[in-house]
Amino acid sequence: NPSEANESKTVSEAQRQNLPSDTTPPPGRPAAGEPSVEEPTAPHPPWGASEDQQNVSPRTPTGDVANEDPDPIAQHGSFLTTSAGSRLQETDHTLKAGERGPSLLQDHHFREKITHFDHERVPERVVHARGAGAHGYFEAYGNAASVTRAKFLAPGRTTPVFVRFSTVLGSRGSADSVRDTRGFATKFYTEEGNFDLVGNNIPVFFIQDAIKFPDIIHAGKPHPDREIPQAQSAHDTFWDFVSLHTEAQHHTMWNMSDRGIPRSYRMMEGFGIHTFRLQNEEGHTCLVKFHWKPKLGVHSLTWEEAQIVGGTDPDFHRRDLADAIESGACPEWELGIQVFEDTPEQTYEGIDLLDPTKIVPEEKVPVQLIGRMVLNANPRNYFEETEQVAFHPGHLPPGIDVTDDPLLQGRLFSYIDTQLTRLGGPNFNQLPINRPHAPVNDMFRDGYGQQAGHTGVAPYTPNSLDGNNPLTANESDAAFTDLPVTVAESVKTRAAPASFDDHFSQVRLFWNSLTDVEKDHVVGAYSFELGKCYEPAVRERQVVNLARVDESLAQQVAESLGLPVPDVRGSEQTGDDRSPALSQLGGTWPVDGRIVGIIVDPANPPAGLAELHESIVGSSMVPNIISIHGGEVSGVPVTKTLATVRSVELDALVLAGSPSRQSAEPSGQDAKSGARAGSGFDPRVDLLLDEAWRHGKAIGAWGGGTDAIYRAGYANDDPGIFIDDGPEQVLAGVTEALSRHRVWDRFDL
Ligand code: HDE
Repeated sequence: NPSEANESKTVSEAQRQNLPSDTTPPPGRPAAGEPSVEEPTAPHPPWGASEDQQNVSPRTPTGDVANEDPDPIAQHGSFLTTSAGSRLQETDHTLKAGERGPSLLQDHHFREKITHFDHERVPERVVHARGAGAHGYFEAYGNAASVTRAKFLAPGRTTPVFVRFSTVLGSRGSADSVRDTRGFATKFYTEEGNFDLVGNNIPVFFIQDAIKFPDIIHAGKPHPDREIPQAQSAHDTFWDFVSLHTEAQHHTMWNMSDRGIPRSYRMMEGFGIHTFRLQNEEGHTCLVKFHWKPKLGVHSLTWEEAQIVGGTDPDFHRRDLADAIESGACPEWELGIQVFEDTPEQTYEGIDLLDPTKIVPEEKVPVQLIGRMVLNANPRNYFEETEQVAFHPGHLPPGIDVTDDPLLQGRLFSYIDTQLTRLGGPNFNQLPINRPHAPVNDMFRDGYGQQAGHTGVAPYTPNSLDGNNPLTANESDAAFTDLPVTVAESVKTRAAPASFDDHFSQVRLFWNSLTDVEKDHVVGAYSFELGKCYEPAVRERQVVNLARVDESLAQQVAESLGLPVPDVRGSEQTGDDRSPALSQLGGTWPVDGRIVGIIVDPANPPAGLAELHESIVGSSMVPNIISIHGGEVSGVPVTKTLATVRSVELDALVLAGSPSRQSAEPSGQDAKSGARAGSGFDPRVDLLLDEAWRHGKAIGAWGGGTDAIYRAGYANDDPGIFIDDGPEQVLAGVTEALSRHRVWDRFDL
């Protein structure tokens, strides 16, 4: 019955009666029936919700991190309108000449609805298209005030931020878990204008000069003929380019290491990569490199996990970030700087600070922590915030400036240019997510989407008609100043300094700094990626490059590819320099937000489940109760069923019950794989156990869960296996193992 259906979409009579009749108009809005007293042409900010729509949630203000909205239901209590504000009675049927007749061109609502929809998509970012964002705040420790006059780094300052994490190569709909570099871009809404720290999770870059950016990206993106493969570097054009353009070798090895497949955005370091210049109140300058240090440590997926995750949950990282924030396990990083003297050479112990393919080991120049960032609110609208946010490495507050790094110099051009296409014109900084919190008084006018409400008649300077306003500021008025750096007189040239020629010593430094298990992963990654290349010459050339880094690395990869080990004696790197900070292993870290899966058998509900659930939550972790079917077990809601869970979604596995084999029968997905299984338990439990073991996850069992674990062949003295009488003892063991991220001993077995 169409009239009934319509009724549910319109405002009920009760709601109608609640509408106030005698309303005081909001400022600027004429009272009902009164003419506007404003000049018809005077610009004014859009009116807020009318009195009869007071329940409407306000728009998310930029940088609002408090999630204060009392009512998250979209547009609660408001009337559906056209974009021009006319209330609508019907939105389900086009206006037609009779019920069975043709549609009428005069149907404005239909045409507006469809036209708007037709134009909903904007071009995705040419790189970093796939991303996830969050709001938060940055607290300065104040110690950076000695090196920079940027006010947001002064003691006691708190600044709102928006962060967008991303992969680089994939399209907007690609999987999160692919092997790739991750973007880590932060917008600080400082009182001196926006500061964008547009970094990555890897401290070096593929190229030294911005003019090579289209080359590396064309090589990494899918092949132009068939547009495959999506979101990965395991293909001929990528390895063709990086094996020829050897300055890419350092970044490439980071990508082949576990850094290329992070466990979570929350567990990644971030790097500004380039060297920046700071200036303090006294005018003294220094050079710095920016680092983000995650509170949870650096942690990665295993390659097999990453591949399974790509299929079971392509949104793995996006979901992880949003869930962590929602559950209160708010991700945190500390911001740090490595500080160098600002000498004319701009080098540190022979390392050229303008070369973005080089790091300075932290053991030589420690990272000094200068503040803390917490991400505590999810975006309310993905498109408006995460998609429309526009970063620019040139958005700098007074006290922070760029250097002549030729990669950074090119980026300063690129980021405005790309927004013109992506966001449709030059006014993208007026979008709410990009709006500075500092007052804006520019002389830019017009253009698509102009909404600044400019007044005055003289958008030029000098002028007398607007009293020569707006004024230019002096340094004492906190103006941004281009630092008076001396540029050496030299001949115009398309060339790089000789110091940029060393493409291998730091690749070896990185390799030497990894533990054996991390090295194994690197060998596996090269073997996989080169094994996916069809062109023998490409594989051979890359193996020659590996031999220039380390003979055993080249040997292992060559063997896996069935190639002879190249002999590059005489040209290869030597030396045992190490930087332990480059390894991910060895520390212990907080377990906040880690997911503990608990398998239960609803036929034998475990005693103490509710208490265990509570202790896990109390330890800032997330319990996932896994049963044969949904519902509740021992009064605790089931989170996942054996049909929906894979071990890659869990950080640790606890068996509190051993569901028997017949439970597998109704899953109806595959041939009955359980028919051959020997344990007599649900084969999906065997699979969970097997994968959790292989991926180095802590595994616990108590009560009814011990049967399955013993029958599957595990023993209490196996590394990372915790079998005990009580859930609390099991949880203690599991938590301790989780603080080391993985049970690394298993990888040596
Ligand atoms: Fe970017 N990069 N990039 N890049 N980049 C973009 O800007 C570019 C580079 C980075 O979440 C684009 O708004 C050039 C280094 C991040 O919105 C584009 C060069 C680093 C993001 C662009 C580089 C980055 C981008 C695409 C070589 C780490 C995502 C969309 C000179 C320090 C930001 C956009 C977000 C995005 C150009 C190199 C990080 C086309 C020309 C080095 C995190 O302007």
